[in-house]
Amino acid sequence: HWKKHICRTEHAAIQVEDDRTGMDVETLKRAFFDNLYYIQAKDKGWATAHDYYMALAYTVRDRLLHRWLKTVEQTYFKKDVKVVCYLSAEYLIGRQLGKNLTNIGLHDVARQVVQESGYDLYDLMEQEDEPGLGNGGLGRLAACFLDSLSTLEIPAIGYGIRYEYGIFQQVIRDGTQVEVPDRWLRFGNPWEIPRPDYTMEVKFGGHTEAFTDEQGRYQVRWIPERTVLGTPYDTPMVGYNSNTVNTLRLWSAKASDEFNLQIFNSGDFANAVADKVFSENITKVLYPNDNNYQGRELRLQQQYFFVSCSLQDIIRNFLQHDDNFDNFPNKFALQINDTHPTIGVAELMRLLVDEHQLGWDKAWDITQKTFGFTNHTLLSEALERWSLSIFGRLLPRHLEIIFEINQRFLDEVRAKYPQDIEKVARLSLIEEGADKRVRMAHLACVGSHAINGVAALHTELLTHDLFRDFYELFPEKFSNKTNGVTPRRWILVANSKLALHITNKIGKGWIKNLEELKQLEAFVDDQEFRDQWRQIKQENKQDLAEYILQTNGIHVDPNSLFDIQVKRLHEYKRQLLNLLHVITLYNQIKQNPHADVVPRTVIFAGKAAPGYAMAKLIIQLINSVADVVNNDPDVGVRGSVPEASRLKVVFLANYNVALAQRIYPAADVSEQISTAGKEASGTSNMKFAMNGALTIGTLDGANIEIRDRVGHENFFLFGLTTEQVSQMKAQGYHPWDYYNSNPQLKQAIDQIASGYFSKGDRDLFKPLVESLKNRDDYLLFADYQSYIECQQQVSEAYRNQDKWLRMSILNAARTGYFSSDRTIREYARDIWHVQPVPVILEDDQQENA
Ligand code: B1H
Repeated sequence: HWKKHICRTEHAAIQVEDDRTGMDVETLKRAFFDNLYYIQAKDKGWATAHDYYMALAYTVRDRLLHRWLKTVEQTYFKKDVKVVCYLSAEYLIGRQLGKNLTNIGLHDVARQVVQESGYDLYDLMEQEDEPGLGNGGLGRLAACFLDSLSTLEIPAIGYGIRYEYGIFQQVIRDGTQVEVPDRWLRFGNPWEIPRPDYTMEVKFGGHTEAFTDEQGRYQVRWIPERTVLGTPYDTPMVGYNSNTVNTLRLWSAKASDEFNLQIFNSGDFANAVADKVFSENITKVLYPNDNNYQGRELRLQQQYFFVSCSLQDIIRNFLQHDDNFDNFPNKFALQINDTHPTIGVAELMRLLVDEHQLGWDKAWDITQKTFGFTNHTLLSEALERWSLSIFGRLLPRHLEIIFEINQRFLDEVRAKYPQDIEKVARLSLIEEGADKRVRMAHLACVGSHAINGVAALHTELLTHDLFRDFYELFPEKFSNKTNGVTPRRWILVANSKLALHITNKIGKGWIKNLEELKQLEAFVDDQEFRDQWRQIKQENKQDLAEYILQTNGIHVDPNSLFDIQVKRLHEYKRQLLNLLHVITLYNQIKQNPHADVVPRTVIFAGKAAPGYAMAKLIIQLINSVADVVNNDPDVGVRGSVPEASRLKVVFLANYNVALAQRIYPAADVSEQISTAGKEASGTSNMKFAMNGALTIGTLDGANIEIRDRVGHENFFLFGLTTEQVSQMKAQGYHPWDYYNSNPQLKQAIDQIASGYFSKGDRDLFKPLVESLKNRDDYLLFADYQSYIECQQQVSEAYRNQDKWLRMSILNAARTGYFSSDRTIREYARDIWHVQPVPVILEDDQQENA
């Protein structure tokens, strides 16, 4: 499809393939060097790798534009087409060049095109600064969803924030995390297109006034303290082998034009500049907290800013071909990605009631029909509850609207449960107490027609625990939508060797229909297929070993078992439990220097929130243990090469999408060991399994569904269930008892406490040890023995390489369900009620005519 495309104007076909659309090697080469000259203003002689990257990026972008414009014209601007608007404070879209080349089928051609620059394609792809506009799973999920929406030809716009600084770059200095600002826009971003003509105004602060309009209606006017401008920057999101190119529209804050007037007209220059700073601060930096709520005013400003811009944008688009707001819910489905965009419920009400003069009931009906809400966490420290003082100061009109919503809602509740005052308090949008707060999750539940969790267990816990009262009120709103990931980035781009191997066996169908991986089961005993599968894993491990040597200076053995845990640092994710196993293994080797243990390389990566002291201390402990273990001659195999060790520990700095793409293909074992009930879904669990890693995991999040699908015999299960965890907590949990009765556990903890890993410093890790011994909120001690025994089974299984290989193949073959295409089909069918709209290009139309 892409190959034959020829650009035609309305009047005459251009006979020669245009330099901006042609897909053949010669045309691409010409465009590539043209862009180098006319955009980068560089000659071949002195162009850098980065210049060539930019030239190639523009060459690729040109080839998306025709389809992008056709998508906009045939979907967003059509009256009868329903569009998904995904509202998310985070998008972790990763590098664009490789993905775009793959999705439009230009990857192999580009390799030839680039040759003449003296660099290879890989070098140029490595030049791209990745947009780190998210923290972890939540932001990456949004990116996978955009890929699936375009691939499935569903009209969609992703709305978010163009943070000038994304998630910080993590540097490890003396074993500790140091945060460096992420200046991702420093050299320019070739993928985005600014659209200053669609700039929106957003109001903040001030007060409200009631008045009666000419028709005698009661109205409210918001007199803001200041206004800020939001300019959209659009990035094309092309699907795999489809003409649909959806838009990611990210808003950037600018000072309003009045700023300039103020400077010239008033003498108060300093205050005028302060106002500009206020405005432009809003989209300056991403809050680097995963699963944690901080309650900072700037964060609320960010949320309101991007949601208000987006809703105004959507309404502007709607009004271009319709003036009856009754049709609004048939034209747009708005999805709230966690509570961060929830202010949208109040904002849509404000826009409809105050700005477009709809009656309250009509506006409320439209609002509920339009919004869907996805919850991503049960952790109480992550739930957003804005104090009324901050909220009322920044958004006085919205607070009034929320009070009104609450009053009407609670009237209904009281009518239904006249006796139950407690229930009313539990359901209220306002948390009572000394410091009253707005419960954003409650606003989202009341303001949406659909509420979903992100894995079966998670949804179960939502309906029976966190949102129990809401579930009792309106069970029909609730459903589960188990997360998925895009096989385009996570297999095709990240693991091209495995992708080719699969395609050679079962054809290309799996790329768009991942359930076809099932066909691989037929080859699980096919010697040639198996040998290649093993060979590819081996090569991927070699590649990662080389990277580890380059970045960390550590020799690791590609024949050892690669045991990997990569995710944000959080106590509930239990990186420490993994480390306790490492220490236990180390002690076993020390006690029995000739022990025949299965050699392991234990790899960690992940960022800690800068303010999360315990998480940072865990990073430091991992690096401290690594230092001791990696340099202990007893652990090595005497008289052998440095990499032939029985145990190596590696912490890779700056985990991001690019690093993830190197890591998953090289994994033998995937660590998914959160305390049961704490990880809503997890998505790295899916990416690992797709790439043939076996999981060691608890019955948490999507692990449960992965295990059910890959087969219980192909999954290493350990630990307490969610129910057992709650029982244990209810009974009163005593970590001391485990410590005292388990000599291996006691030894490991005592070593940490005694300074064994900190050059005798007994204070360094004290907070960590004390927390475990006295509280152990995440039940590491309770699960320790079960985990150690399970890891022994992992090692034993790895000794039998034939059996392991079989399990690896079966894991990958049975991950079809975890494609984000499946997830998106479910959202489209059950929540959004949207249909695919194939985008037609003129050349297709002419052929069809
Ligand atoms: C997830 C978050 C999150 N859940 C607050 N919640 C944030 C909450 O900046 N904040 O304030 C940022 C992120 N992230 C993750 O979502 C879950 O922990 C994962 O289990 C899940 O797989 C992922 C996608 O659903």
